[in-house]
Amino acid sequence: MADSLSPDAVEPLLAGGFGRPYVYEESCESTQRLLSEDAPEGAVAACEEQTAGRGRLGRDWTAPRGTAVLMSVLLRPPAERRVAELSLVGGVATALTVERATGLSAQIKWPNDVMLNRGKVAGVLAETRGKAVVLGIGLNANQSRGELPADAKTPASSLRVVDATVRDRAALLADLVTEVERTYKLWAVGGLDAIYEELGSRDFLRARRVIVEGVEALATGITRDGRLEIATNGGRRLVESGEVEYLR
Ligand code: BT5
Repeated sequence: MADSLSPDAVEPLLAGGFGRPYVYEESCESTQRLLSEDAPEGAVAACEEQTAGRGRLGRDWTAPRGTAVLMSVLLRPPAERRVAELSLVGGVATALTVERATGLSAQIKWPNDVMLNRGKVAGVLAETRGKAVVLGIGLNANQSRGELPADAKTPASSLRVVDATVRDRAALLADLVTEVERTYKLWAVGGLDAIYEELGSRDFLRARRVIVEGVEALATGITRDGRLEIATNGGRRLVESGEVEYLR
């Protein structure tokens, strides 16, 4: 039998307060749509397959049925926090989960990708719903190389492609939910500073040549308030959001 993200498989593994309620559908348009604004903080939605999985800026997120961890969690960030930082919070939680599962170092590519061996193994999407935020994470667990999008700008990868191991996705999801709860709660109290060591030490773009809005620059790193600092001929600049292409 293939593994499953059904409540029977996942709920016994949940170690903290997040994941209650746990909303599950085998197939859905997007887990981002399974959580309503009035759900309690920490409510989690997951499915085996999305028919309209979303990336940022209208892009799509695809994964064959039963191969990936596809989840969303409802958060109610304190008013004084910058919601844009949540994709980095999700990135840290996912990178730590990936590291525990594989024993390898993962990186966070600002603003929302998790990288392993130079391939994108996960993406994070933060969407506001009134005062709440739905934080979605897609983690490529068991896709074979041929099951990953071939035309992605940042080369796609999966844990299985990196170390030839097929994993139990329920265990991965439960670990991810626990880690999201831990990093989110630290951030809610102390901001990005509270998880900056875990973030800054995994900064994929730091010291790489990048292109931002058509201009080539050197990425000098993610700042303590979640922006990307770059050095151009014209001096230092902070990038707030958007796309960064890197030169390999
Ligand atoms: C992201 O967007 O990386 C955020 C992805 C968030 C997905 C999760 S899954 C659970 C929840 N429910 C949803 O509907 N979404 C969230 P972005 O940086 O815009 O990357 C999107 C681009 O990545 C696409 O244009 C593709 O080129 C590429 N892509 C699509 N599927 C991929 C995959 N499985 N692995 C790696 N890259 C992928």
